[in-house]
Order: sequence, then structure tokens, then C-alpha cells
Amino acid sequence: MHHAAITGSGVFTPEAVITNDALVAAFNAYADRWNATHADAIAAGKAEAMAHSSAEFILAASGIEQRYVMDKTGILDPEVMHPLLPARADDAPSLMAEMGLAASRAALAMAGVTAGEIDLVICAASNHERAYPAIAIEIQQLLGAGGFAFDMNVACSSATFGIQTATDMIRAGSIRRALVVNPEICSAHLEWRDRDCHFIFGDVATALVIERADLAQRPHFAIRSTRCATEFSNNIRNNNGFLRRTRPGHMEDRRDMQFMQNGRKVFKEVLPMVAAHIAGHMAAEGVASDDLARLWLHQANKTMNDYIGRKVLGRDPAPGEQPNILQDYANTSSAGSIIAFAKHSADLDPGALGLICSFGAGYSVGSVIVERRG
Ligand code: CO8
Repeated sequence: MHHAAITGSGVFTPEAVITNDALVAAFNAYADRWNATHADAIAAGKAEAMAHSSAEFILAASGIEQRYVMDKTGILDPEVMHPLLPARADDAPSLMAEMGLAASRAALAMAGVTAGEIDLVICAASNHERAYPAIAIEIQQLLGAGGFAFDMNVACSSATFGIQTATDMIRAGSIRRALVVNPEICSAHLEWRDRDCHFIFGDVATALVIERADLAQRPHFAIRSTRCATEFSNNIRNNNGFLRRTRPGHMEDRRDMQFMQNGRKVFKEVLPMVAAHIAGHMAAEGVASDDLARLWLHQANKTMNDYIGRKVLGRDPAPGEQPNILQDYANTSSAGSIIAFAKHSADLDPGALGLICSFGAGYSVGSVIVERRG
């Protein structure tokens, strides 16, 4: 059996930034307009006035300070309240492919691997901008990669499930090198007119090169073990899909066609699931808390990460032991833990152990134990 290693990582960060203050100003302007338009219904008790959002609430509840997005003009326009991403011709690169390509090129450069040496491209993300052909095959073609490619979706856990899939294929000998790409356009499936969630998500793309460990040319992270788990829940859900047009009234703008969640329930149910998952994975690998030099967690909520860090390490994580990037990027779904890994791993000494963990809709949780080499 072969061993696998992460030899390259790349992050594509969109140029447009939205601070909490700018986001809240746009939302509140929208709410004021809506309340003015519906003043009679509100006065008659037939409609509820929209409440204002607050930058203080957002920071305290989530730890998020800003987010990057592919377009901010529409999101910040109270008349629009969604990103404006014009349709592209079928023969032009799709948005996800373009974002994924930038991250992939950075990951390939870091690994010292050419696109032609890649045998597998997985585009693992929360949503794919079309049903087919697979975005992964488009990325494969645009890069000039070999082998085969496919899309997968396990919401926030897409990247870690992709890592396990690629690692297992390397172990079995069916491929030598894979690219796991995570282009996340969360802004396009977020309801920016809902104050309960309008602050949660941002856009980004990440990519990892995963190679047979004996082929690695540079310092890398050997993949010691991967573990995935799922448990069905409706607490994070999006009902958009191709059956929409088969239903009467399908043209109406339904709230459940965007991201929906019961955040409190998710918080309460996912935390113990993740803590138990990581503890079980570490125990199975004979890894004790003191053996772990770094935790790269899913980036949804600072309080959640503080709790998991304490549970896993048995103490408050020291600064830098459990790096968060959510204050800058917000929740970027599957890409969050990979951004944290890409930006906060190069300093680890050979032999140091770390753990990547993602969790979210499904529910789903995926963990990867890695060891610094070289
Ligand atoms: N401004 C001011 N007040 C607000 C706002 C706001 N923006 N939003 C809510 N409030 C109010 C509420 O109305 C409530 O008021 P009241 O007490 O009067 O009812 C009060 O503040 C408290 O609200 P909450 O109970 O909702 O606040 P929480 O402390 O629970 O914080 C969070 C909300 C931050 C959402 C928190 O619950 C959380 O982070 N939960 C975990 C969520 C999570 O991790 N989800 C994972 C989702 S990601 C995923 O799985 C990927 C999905 C696929 C990607 C989709 C891309 C779009």
C-alpha cells in the first residue's frame, strides 16, 4: 500500500471586501425601505416590521469582522441585495473553474508539480454552479491535467471528504497525484435580506495537491489518517434544485431556495458530534492531545472553535495552536479549514502532528491527521 501526502496548498481570495459596518448599513437601508413600503400592513398588524442588524451582534455572535465576495455592488445595493454575477458564454471558463484554477496553480507551484502530472481533479464544494458537465472536468481541461475528474458535494465537509477520497485512491494505487479544489461562491446562495444569517458567509477558493508520499519533492505533510462521518439533519438545508420547475408557483422567490439553518440547534448538536469524532480519530491513531502541534478547524464560529479546541487539547489553546481565519474570510464552507491550513502550517517543524477538521450541513464531519516531513 502507498502513502499519501499534502505537498501543495493554494488560496484564491476575491478582491472585494465587505466589512460588518458596510454590510449592516446596506441591510438596515433595505429594512427601512421594506418597512416604509409595508407601513400600512405593519400598522394593521398584518406584517412584522424588519428589525435592524448590528455589527456588534455579528462580531459577538460569530467572531466575523469582514468577508470577501466575488461581487459586492449588488450585495450592498438595498435595491438588489444579492451579488451580480453575469451569465457567461458556454465556451468561456465558468466562475467556479476560474476561481479554482487560481488556487490550483498556487498549489501546483508550491508542490513543484506540473498540471500534466495530475491524475485526478476533484472539485469538492457546497454548491456547483451547474449540474453538468462537471466543474472538475472543466478545471482539468483548463489546467491541462491528465487522468479523470469529478465533482462532489458534502457541504462544509467537502474538502476533507475529498482529501479522504484522493488519499484512498493513492493508497490503492489507482492514481499518483490528485488536486482537490474547493471554489466556494457562498454569496450566491446566501439570503442577504435575512438578518439571522446575512453576515455568515464569504467567497474563496482553495486547492490541495495530494501525492504519493514517495514522489514528494519538497517539505510536505504526510497524511497519517483520515476519517469521515455523517448523520442526517434538516437543520442546515437548501431546497433549490432541478425539481423546482416541476412545482406549481415555481417562479416565486422562495426563502428555502437559499441557505437555511437553525443556528442554535446546529451549535448544540454539531459540537458534541465533532468533539467525539476528533477524540475517536485521535484515540484510534494513538495520538494524545499533547502530541498535537496544530488544529485547523472549520471556520464557522469563533465560540464553536474555542470550545472544540479546549475539548481536543484539554486546555485553552495557546496563541497560534488553533488559528482562526474567520475574522477575515467569514464562513467559506468547505474552504475554511483549508485556508487556515494553507496560511498557518509552514512554520511547523519536521515530526509535528496537526489535525484538519471540517463540519457542517448533512450533518457531516471529516478529519485528517497529518505529520510535517522534510
Ligand atoms: N443583528 C442583531 N441581532 C440579531 C441578528 C443580527 N444580524 N441576527 C439575529 N439577531 C437576534 C435574534 O433575532 C435573536 O433575538 P431574540 O433573542 O430576541 O430572539 C438574538 O439576536 C440571538 O439570535 P441567535 O440565537 O440566532 O444568535 P446566536 O447566538 O445563536 O448566533 C449564529 C447565531 C452565529 C448563526 C450561531 O447560532 C452559529 O454560529 N451557529 C452555528 C452555525 C453553523 O456552524 N452552521 C454551519 C453552517 S455552514 C454549512 O454547513 C455549510 C452550508 C453550505 C454553505 C452555504 C453557503 C451559503
